[in-house]
Amino acid sequence: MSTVTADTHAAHGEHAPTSSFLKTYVFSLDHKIIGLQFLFSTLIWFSVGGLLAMGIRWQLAYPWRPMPLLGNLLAGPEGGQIAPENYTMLVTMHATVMIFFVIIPILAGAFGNFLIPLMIGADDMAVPVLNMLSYWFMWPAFFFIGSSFFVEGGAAQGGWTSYPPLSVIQQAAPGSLEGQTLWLLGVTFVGISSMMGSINYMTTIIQMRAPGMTMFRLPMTIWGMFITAVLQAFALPVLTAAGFMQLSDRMIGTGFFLPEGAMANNSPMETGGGQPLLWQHLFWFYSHPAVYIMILPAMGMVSDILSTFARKPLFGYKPMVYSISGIAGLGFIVWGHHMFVSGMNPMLGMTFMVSTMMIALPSAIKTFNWLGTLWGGKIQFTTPMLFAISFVSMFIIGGLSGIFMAATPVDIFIHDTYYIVAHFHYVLFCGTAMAVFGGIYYWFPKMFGRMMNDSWGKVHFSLTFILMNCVFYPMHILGMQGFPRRLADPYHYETFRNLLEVNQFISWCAFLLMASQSIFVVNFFYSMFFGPRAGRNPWKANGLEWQAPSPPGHGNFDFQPIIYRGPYEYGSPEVDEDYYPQTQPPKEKAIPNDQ
Ligand code: HEM
Ligand SMILES: [Cu+2]
Repeated sequence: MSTVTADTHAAHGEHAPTSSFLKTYVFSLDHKIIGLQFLFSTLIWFSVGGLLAMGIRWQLAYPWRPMPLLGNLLAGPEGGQIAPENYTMLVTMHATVMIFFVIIPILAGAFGNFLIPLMIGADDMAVPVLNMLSYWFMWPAFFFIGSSFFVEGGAAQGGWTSYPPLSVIQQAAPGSLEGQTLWLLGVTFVGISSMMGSINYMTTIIQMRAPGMTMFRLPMTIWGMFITAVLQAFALPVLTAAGFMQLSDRMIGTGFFLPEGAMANNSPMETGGGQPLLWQHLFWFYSHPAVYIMILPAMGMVSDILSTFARKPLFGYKPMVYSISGIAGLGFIVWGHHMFVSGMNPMLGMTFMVSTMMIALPSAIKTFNWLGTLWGGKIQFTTPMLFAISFVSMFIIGGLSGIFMAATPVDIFIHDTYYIVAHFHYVLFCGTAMAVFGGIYYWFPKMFGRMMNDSWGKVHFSLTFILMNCVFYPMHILGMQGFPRRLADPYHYETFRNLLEVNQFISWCAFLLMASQSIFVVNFFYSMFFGPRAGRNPWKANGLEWQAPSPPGHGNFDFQPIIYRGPYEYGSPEVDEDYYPQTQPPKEKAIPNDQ
């Protein structure tokens, strides 16, 4: 059973409230402040990643034309014209920033930190110092990746997947000088930060639950965070080790990933004898599980939001828990689906194909359970609810295209086309990013004690929802016609010239999509200071976090939380209200049912 929080409070005496600004907001040990630090840092990187995407879209719409406004910033000294090597830099860094500096740290770092202790009834994380370090280890990463834009040759150009030999050979591309080395260092530091976080999350969730908070009374958000932490702990060391191997190939002349007799720019390489494919295996052994690191917490958050605003219990709670675990388990044996065209034995390809398709089963269970949760509910279409419903519908589109791609014969045809780009933007942007927005609108009152404006939230939602579909849906069509990804000027080939107009449409929608996010930014900062006061439980939700003050003070709860039931008891016949908080004692028996 869990440890009583009162005991642990004493152990956390070292971070008693302090008036010093530095201690409170900078070197804070409080999980809530660390969560907000992650939130603000990742939102800043979100805008950097967005600007890089604008550069990509400009080039695809108006190839080689100087880009107005942003051109000089993104294209360097070429007078606003995006050079070919600059284009590869844009795609590489857009993906790197979005994946390693936005999606992963916003889910685990921002929401994980802020919510885990609050939702399980603890006063903080198990090891607050480790928690603080996990944020501060992001700063070397910010520094390395940020500075890589300014070194000779510019930032990395080997793709976010960093495939050798391109990424290992210094002469291969301008950005494979220091840019690529800084990329490797940056990603390694993100990895170290995530590993520290994940150990802390697992320990906290296992050890520090309030009395009565059994594992099967945890909200799905916590299950999502827990399984994600397990994935991180087991998959990240592989990427970190591979990153060190690539660094040593680049810096001290080893040849882990360089084949014998490789040539670069007409000169033979000094080292060799290694295997470029080895990197692909190591990279995807991490990065396939990583796509679940990028969605399981979002699935958890969406489950909680859906249940709250459908005013109904989450449909099939235990199957949801098992399917998250199933997705995570299967996620370790499917990495080869990224390598169907690498020349692998078709027998092996077959196993990867079948195991990948099996992921559709737990994914479908989750989808049906979300629909089951909505079915017959008294749905309240608040802004967070709209984002959550959108997550479910967009995840269906992204999941379905995943199944097509999982079929080897189909994937050989569409690999490295815009079909892939469409797929992962549907799961990552239309899916996870929408869940993140939903999560921000939902937990904002707890974070800052004030409400965000709901009407402007709906305007933000509608524009984002429509525009993102205009941006990403046509990419399926481009992909089916073979339109290649990561190529600065596909129109160089006659066959793709007729696709220019589709691309211009996509680009204009993308520019508008980016611009419409300013509504969110203004709403966010305005509400932080001037929004109406929220009170403890503005959504009339059951979760434990809503019983704490908004924002919660040091140590989170001003009472000792005792948990009597799961978080989804909406519309219970036992009470008159349509919600039944986890801490409200049942009428007849006042002793917690401790199983
Ligand atoms: C039903 C579940 C899913 C299936 C069957 C599936 C299948 C696939 C396959 C086969 C590929 C490789 C295609 C290729 O490169 O030729 C792929 C790529 C990708 N998937 Fe999924 N996927 C699923 C869900 C997800 C989710 C939930 C995410 C992220 C949240 C995701 C993110 C990605 C990314 C980022 C890539 C592209 C990697 C790259 O080459 O840059 N997928 N997916
Ligand atoms: Cu994958």
